[in-house]
Parts: sequence; C-alpha cells; structure tokens
Amino acid sequence: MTDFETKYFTMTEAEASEYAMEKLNFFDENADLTCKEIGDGNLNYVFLIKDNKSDKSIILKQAGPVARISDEFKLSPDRNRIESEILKIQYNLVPKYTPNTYQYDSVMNCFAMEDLSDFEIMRSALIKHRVFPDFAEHITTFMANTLLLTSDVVMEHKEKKDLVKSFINPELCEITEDLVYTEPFYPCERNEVFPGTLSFVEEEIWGDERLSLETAKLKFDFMTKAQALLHGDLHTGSIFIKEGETKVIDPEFAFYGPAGYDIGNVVANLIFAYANGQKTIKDNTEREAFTSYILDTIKKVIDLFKDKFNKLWAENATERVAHYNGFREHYLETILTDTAAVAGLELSRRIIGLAKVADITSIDDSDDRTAAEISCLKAAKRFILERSSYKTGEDFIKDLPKLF
Ligand code: SR1
Ligand code: MG
Repeated sequence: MTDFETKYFTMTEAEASEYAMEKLNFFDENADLTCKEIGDGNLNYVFLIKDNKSDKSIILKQAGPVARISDEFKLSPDRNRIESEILKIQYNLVPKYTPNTYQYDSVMNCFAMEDLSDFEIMRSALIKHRVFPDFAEHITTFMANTLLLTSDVVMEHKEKKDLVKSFINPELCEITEDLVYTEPFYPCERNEVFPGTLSFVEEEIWGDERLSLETAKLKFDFMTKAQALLHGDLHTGSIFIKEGETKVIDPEFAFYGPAGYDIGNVVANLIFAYANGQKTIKDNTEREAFTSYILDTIKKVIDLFKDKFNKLWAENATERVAHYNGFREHYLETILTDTAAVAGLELSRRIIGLAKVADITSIDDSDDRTAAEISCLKAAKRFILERSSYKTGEDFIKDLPKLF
C-alpha cells in the first residue's frame, strides 16, 4: 500500500486512483476506477478519476515541485493550498461561476474538485470559432464580485490584511513579474520571437524607451498595489465553458494586486481570439459574425463590469471615505486604466515571451501569423501608452478593426 501520509511525491495515474480510494470519501468501496492525467496547463498535474460502475467522477489536482512548461521554474507546491483556499473564497462569492472543491491535502499538495468534463476550455472553443453569448454577463459577475468584495472598500481592513498575508504568493508573482512585466520588453534570452515578427519587436518594442519606462511604472504597481484578491491568471485557458455556463478555474496565481490585472487578461485573450478569427476564417460572412461577436463581448465585459461594480459599491461599501463624492468614479477610472495597461502587457508577453497562446501559434500561414502578431503588438503599445484614455467598452474596441 502506498504511503500518502508522511512524504510528498508526484503521483502516477495508478497512485492517483489509489489515493482517491484511500483518502477521498467519494467513491464506493467496490468502485472500479480508471484514471487519466489530463493536465495541459504550464504548471500542474490534473487527474480525471472515474468509477466505471457508478459513473461518478472527480478531478484531483496536484502541484509538482517544478513547472511542467520548464524545470527552470522551481515552485513551492504550497501553491496548491493557495489555489484550494481561493477556490473556496470565490465559491462563497460567486458559486455559479466557480467549481466546487472537496478536500485539500497539505502532505501530497493536492485537492479534489468537481469534474467539469462536460465543459470545454474556452480558448480551444474560441479557436474553433464557437460563440458564447452569455460569457460577458458571467465573467463580469465573477470579476465585479471577487474584485470589489475582497477590497478595502468593503472588507474590514484588518480582515483584509489577514487575507493579504495568507495570499502572499511570492514564487508565482515572480513568474508574472518576469514573464509579463520584464522579459518581453528587452531582448531576454528566454523570449521566443517568431522570425517574421522580430524586426518589429526590435524597433517598436525593445527600441522604444518611452514604452520601457511605462512598463517599469506598471511593474511597480503590480508589486505594490494590494487592492483586490485577484485570480491572477484569468486568460481563456483558465475558463471552462459550455452553452449558458461558465466556470473559472486555475487560480493558483492568486494574490492581492491591482483589480485591472484580471480584467485586462480577459480583454487581451479575447483579442487573441479576434486575431485568430481575422486570419483563419476564410468565409467573409462567418468571419464577420465571429469577429463582431468578439468585439461586442469585449465591449460588454467593460460596460457590464462598470455597471455591476457601481451597483455592488452602492450596496456593499463599508469604508466611510468610499462614500465621498467622486471617490467611486476615481477608483473605477484607475481600474480601467490598469485594465488597458494589462491588456497591453498580456498582448505583448504572449507574442514575445516564453508562454505562448494557441490562438496565435495555430495560425499556420507564417505571413498571416506575423501580421496577427504585429497587430497585437500595435494594439498593445496603444493600450499601455494611452492607458488613461480608456473609459468605456467602446474605447477598448474602436481601434481594433483598423489594426487587424
Ligand atoms: C511558467 S508558467 C507560464 C505561464 O503559464 C501560466 O498560465 C501563467 O500565465 C504563466 O505566466
Ligand atoms: Mg493555469
């Protein structure tokens, strides 16, 4: 019998099944389990465990000692505690949009959660040009609630500081500081630039001192602005979707940071889907339908977020000074400025840096891929340099058709 009590090790599929029988109070004792490791993210191991007799199934997520994408990233498996704890907090705030989790194990650095196999990863669905009319509604409820209700506007400040403490996440924050805020903006050897895009990057990104200065200011905002308990990696690969339903997964990068970080990630990753649609859908009517859907979704993400945020503020703000005339407007404006900046950073880092997105890498024709990448980078520069001019959903989309 395998010892799961005393020493951490990364599990095989067979050991994950054994673990499920021994440690999770979930399957019947005569269950006939099959297990498959289905993780396709950059960091963790994800086991789908099914009982062939009862049709019951569960997910077991285990953190390894290094990132899957590269063993250069040595990461404490304690990120699994952070992920299971924030999933509980998010479940309390927005149960409709968060998976249910069952059991966290601090020795094996794993936790169990509901099986969402009937959902699809949103990035894969968007690459197939599927549309989800309710997505903007769902994700804005998720973001407005998780970002405002964990802030000093609403929470008692000592309780909020306790949360800041328990979500200090230095190693995963360091990944973001390096991969998002630093490496894309100089010729770092870890970058991977597509050959056709290189001269644009050299001249317009690495050669632009004005841009570097703004990224330095933004990096320090990210490291010091403990505004809201972020998901921390809210791209379309962290969203499970199916018609009428959305579940946000993978919050292991959670920490207290600028609220616009999550919203900017959603916006940028919708722009990658837009770029993919522009280049790979050959039929004009289909292309127009898909790209219009994406633009409309970005616009709604901003405008619905603003509406929901204002309503939640009116109903929940407990901080006295939050009610001073003009303060809510000021606070929301800074969130939108940060949103635009982060959209620009995410657009840049996925084109220049180490961690790519399939929306772009799956564009087979190399001229089309180069054109899509350069368009993303042009949009990125505008988002970063002119970030304080983005105030409405329309502001976020109006230049995109001209750039792509
Ligand atoms: C080393 S991890 C690379 C990227 O994958 C995660 O999903 C985050 O986006 C991170 O930046
Ligand atoms: Mg992830």
